[in-house]
Amino acid sequence: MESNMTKEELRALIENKLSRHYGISIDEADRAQMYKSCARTILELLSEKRTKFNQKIKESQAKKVYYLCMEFLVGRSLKNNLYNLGLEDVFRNVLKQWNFDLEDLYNEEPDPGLGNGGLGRLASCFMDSLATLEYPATGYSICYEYGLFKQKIVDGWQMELPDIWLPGGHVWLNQRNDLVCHVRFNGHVEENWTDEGLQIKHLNYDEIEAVPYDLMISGLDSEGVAILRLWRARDLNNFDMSSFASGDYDRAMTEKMNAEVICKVLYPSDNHFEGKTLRLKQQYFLVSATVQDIIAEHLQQYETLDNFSEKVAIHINDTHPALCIPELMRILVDDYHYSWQRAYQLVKKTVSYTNHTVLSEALEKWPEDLIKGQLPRIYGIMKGLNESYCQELWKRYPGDWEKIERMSIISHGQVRMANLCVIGSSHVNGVSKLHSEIIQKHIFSDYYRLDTKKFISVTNGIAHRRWLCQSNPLLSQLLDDCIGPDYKKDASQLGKFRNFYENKEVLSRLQAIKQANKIRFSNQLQQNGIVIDPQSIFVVQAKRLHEYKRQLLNVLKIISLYLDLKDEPNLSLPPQTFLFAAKAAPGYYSAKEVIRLIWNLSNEIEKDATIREKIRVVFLENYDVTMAEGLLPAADVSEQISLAGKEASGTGNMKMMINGALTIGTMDGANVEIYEAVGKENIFIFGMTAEEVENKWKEGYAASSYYHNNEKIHRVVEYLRHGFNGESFESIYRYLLVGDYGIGDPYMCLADFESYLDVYKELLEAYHAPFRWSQKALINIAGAERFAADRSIQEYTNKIWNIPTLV
Ligand code: GPQ
Repeated sequence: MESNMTKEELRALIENKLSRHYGISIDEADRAQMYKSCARTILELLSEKRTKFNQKIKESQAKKVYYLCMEFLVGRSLKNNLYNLGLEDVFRNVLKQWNFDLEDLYNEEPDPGLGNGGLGRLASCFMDSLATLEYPATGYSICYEYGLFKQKIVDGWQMELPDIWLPGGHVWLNQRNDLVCHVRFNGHVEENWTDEGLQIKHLNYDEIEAVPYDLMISGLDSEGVAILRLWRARDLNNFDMSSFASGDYDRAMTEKMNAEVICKVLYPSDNHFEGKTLRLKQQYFLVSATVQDIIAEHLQQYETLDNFSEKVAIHINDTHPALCIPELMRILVDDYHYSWQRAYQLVKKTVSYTNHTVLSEALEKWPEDLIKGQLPRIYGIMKGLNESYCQELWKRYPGDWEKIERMSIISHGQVRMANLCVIGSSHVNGVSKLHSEIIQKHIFSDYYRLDTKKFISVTNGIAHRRWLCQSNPLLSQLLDDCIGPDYKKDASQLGKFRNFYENKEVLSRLQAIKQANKIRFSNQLQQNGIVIDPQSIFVVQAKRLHEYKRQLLNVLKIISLYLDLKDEPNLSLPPQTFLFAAKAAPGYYSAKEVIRLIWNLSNEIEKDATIREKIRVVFLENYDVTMAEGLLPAADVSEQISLAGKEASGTGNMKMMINGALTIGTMDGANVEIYEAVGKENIFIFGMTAEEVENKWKEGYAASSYYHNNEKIHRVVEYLRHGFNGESFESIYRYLLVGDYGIGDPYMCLADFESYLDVYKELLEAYHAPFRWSQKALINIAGAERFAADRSIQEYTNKIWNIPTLV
């Protein structure tokens, strides 16, 4: 909805900011000053909205949602807020009169990389929905000084540069000195029996200040404003004045630096547990500050914690914030003197947990001694929880030590965070139907049998306002024209787009829009010296680089096409551009090797003037939210080719689908539901199912048998083995055929290769029929109705958080 703010009003607001913060008038302002003044203007409007919204929440005594996550990949704020507040047009007009282009101002804003990938982006999409649906919600995370590294490719090798986002990003953050709290580490615990019972004291601890910074997120056409509260560590007390006074400045600073290092940098590994002390500190820092904050807010309103679980839902996004369970126990028992049993009941009713992966290397298991040393009181509480839970299990399964051991929190010197989460939560959910089935059948099967109702499934969703309306305004306009604008707040309306399946005019507009988005993206690339042909098919694989996501399988397919063309240069193939965008964790050698492979393949193909007209490979450096906003609307084909059973859901698949790309993928994660939504005619499915993968393992898998028995595979692997572009890829060859266990690559690229290639050829055939292709695209856009984050959030509020539906 358009806001009714006039140009004059807006002018006055911006002028006021320029004068207040810089003491200048419009004609003196540069772009950075103008961007910040626009941001401050938005903040002023959001603060007013927020105050009203707070008042409303307070009066209604509504239950509040607190969403804890170690990462939020927020993306830029200016455009999102202008769009959601209906202010884009008036801003654009006013700025134009002053000779500023709104798009240029958008580009002034850094893209805060406070997350790694899907997990963190999902959290941000959820904040957008919570605000739009007017739920009282706060997200909590860490204000990392350096976000996810900036990626630079030098001769094929990934280099990491620091992401310095605060200079331009700070403007969105509101420092809340009124809400500072303290977090304690180290020291030891003393237990004394007194007349009042057991007294527990945490002594000789180190204390760090946690300072909150609030980032506001507006909803679309709603009264809701969500808050993302980011904590920074501050160490005011540990400055050693005597060292300073005696001239030893270095020593005076050291301790301070040690404490503040907690929020210096985001750990760059995705779907992988590293077990570093600093990461544990980050996790506890986040949850301790957050739980204290939630409790303080609750007490201010209700003056008691007895109704805590009725008014508060705490959600932990994967196990990373799991320590909030013992932390909440600690505060209830030690500070508010609840009995252990009562505290445990309150915690279990308040907390819920989403699992985002079944990869064993991602499951967090902390060494017991590390937790004991860093967090002695929390350790004691976890031991207590473990003992009482094991006693319960003993009653239920007398004598079954093996099962009890498997289900316990602490065992063999390790603290298993996933078990802690299941035990301490009211509900546990997976993020797609298939993933939820897998966690029930495998990693949490013991718990599932014990308490089936605890486990549910909530398929992920995306903020379609950002990923469709804002990043693809042309398509959004077409939808407005065809089905009216209601889909912006109610994505189920997108389904109505199916009525235009036979409408030639709509289909040709759809085609023209895709073309325009491809040209827009090609032009963006051209500014960085990369030339691609917008007439070619854009085949996109954009996601973190991970073995299980199988970028390597995509490369093998491209090599196969390339070799076909080398053999037969006149082969009739539509021109194709393979676009890869992916960051690898800095220490993930085999992932970096795949980047090197892609980069060199790209260069090798470029050498051949005729082949490069037909196929071209581009590795897009430094993939982030902003790049995704340009790239995904330009995709014709969306590559979702993980080994079935490994990708919990995927959300890039949904973003490309809603922009009219067709998926080529395996029956994995949410692809299964995309298949159900669009039907087999409108998606290209290949490869083994999760069940077939399981059976293949049981039968015995050997990559070498595919290599020896399949001519096409043999040819491609041999090409790799011999190397090209002056480089060797021996390590990848060995990875594919031998691997760590002598059976080849554990993600079975070669097993799925042939069916992948066959289905890709079908896809190319289908592309030859543009009218039919557009119909398929239309069905995908309409079918995306069920992949909106709004729908996910409604499921969370109904099934997990127990908050009445507002609409
Ligand atoms: N995911 Cl555990 C991440 O992005 N990082 C992680 O550390 C973990 C999961 C992803 C997961 O791989 C995708 O399949 C999901 O779509 C996404 O979380 C959101 O649920």
